[in-house]
Amino acid sequence: MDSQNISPSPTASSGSVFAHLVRAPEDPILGVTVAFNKDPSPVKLNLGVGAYRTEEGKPLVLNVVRKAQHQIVNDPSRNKEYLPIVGLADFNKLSAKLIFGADSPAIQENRITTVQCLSGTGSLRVGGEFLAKHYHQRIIYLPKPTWGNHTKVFTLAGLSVKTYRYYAPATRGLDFQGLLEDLGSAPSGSIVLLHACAHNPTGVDPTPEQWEQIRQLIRSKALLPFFDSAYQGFASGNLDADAHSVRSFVADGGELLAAQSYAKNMGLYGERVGALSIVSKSADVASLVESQLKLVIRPMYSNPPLHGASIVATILKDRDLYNEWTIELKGMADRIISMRQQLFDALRSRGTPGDWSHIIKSIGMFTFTGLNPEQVSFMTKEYHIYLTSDGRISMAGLSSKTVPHLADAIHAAVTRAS
Ligand code: PLA
Repeated sequence: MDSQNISPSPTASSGSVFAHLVRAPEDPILGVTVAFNKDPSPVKLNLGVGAYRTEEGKPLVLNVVRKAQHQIVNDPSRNKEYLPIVGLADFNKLSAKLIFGADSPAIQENRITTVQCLSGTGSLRVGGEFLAKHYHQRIIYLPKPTWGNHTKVFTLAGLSVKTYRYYAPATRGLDFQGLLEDLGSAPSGSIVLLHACAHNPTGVDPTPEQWEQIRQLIRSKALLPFFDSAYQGFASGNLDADAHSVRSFVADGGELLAAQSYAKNMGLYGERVGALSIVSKSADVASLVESQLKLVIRPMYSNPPLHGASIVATILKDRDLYNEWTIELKGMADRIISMRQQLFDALRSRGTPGDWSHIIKSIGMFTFTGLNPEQVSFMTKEYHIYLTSDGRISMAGLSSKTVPHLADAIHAAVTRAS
């Protein structure tokens, strides 16, 4: 064809075919890092995203991760072939053992299907799409509040999102009565998203006795639990203790889903390593589930990445590396716990108005401070401290050196900006 005869399409002359786009807002959590990166101040502090920092304020690559990487890179028998759709077999088996316990009867009875996914988020998304396609009830109940991305992940997966009461601002604790009432009136079969431990953003977890009541209610109403386990080991420093809630639901023989992330507990944030497990009633059903999960995954991203899963599998299957990991993990959890005490003490010594005991009582990576959006923006503007507008701070981003600066900012925000 003669190129001179090609007339420009009408849109080409009036600008881009995308010119009508409205600018989307930044993500409420990851957008905090975007703003932080633009701030030239030397005293700036990012307490937005939940990412572990050392006392020096630096990201941490665990020593066991370095060792495992070294082994992998130096092993000439390793290649870069595609993984199967469901991911690395060893990784899947070891991940199930980690969350459900090595002696889990459900594992021995082959009732669990585990597929490697793209970290916690990808596991939730694959689980959500699987449920939207194959489960009879499309309603999923999320705690109020919850990790902001949950609503988007499950809505886009095709589920209909509702909430159940979880947090009581007045007591800064669990609204247990509200939770029982809301789940009690949920339509039978509804899916219930539960944070396995270290609830994000509140840092408030049910007690073992409360978990037991929640379990009985969920089972009596034939609700389907979907555990999000993004912080195993990070809450208490103990991997088994942090899996207690999930294991109690497996022990009753009922069905459930669980999404695991290795972002925090192995510090593999950017490697995107996670797993989705579905516990069924029989090995036959588990194998049907796997066959259908493959149909969800294949058109989404075909198969998952190899490197991060190899690191995890290397650590989980070697007794020495595993033990070393648990020590490093405990070190991270303990440092976070000590930051809680230091921040609490710093506010007390400044005489900051308010009861700040929730800082030491809350569990996991975050403290839900109770600061309002105006106070948060004051702290960002005047003190270059970045946090999400709901007043959540990542304790893992603090260090002994930065606690006084944060305490000054909170004190000023509470006394001047309210
Ligand atoms: N589930 C919960 C409860 C989370 O808090 C997070 C991460 C994820 C799942 C997903 O993690 P992954 O996909 O990286 O494995 N929440 C972070 C980061 C730490 C984020 O928002 O992406 C947070 O700051 O809340």
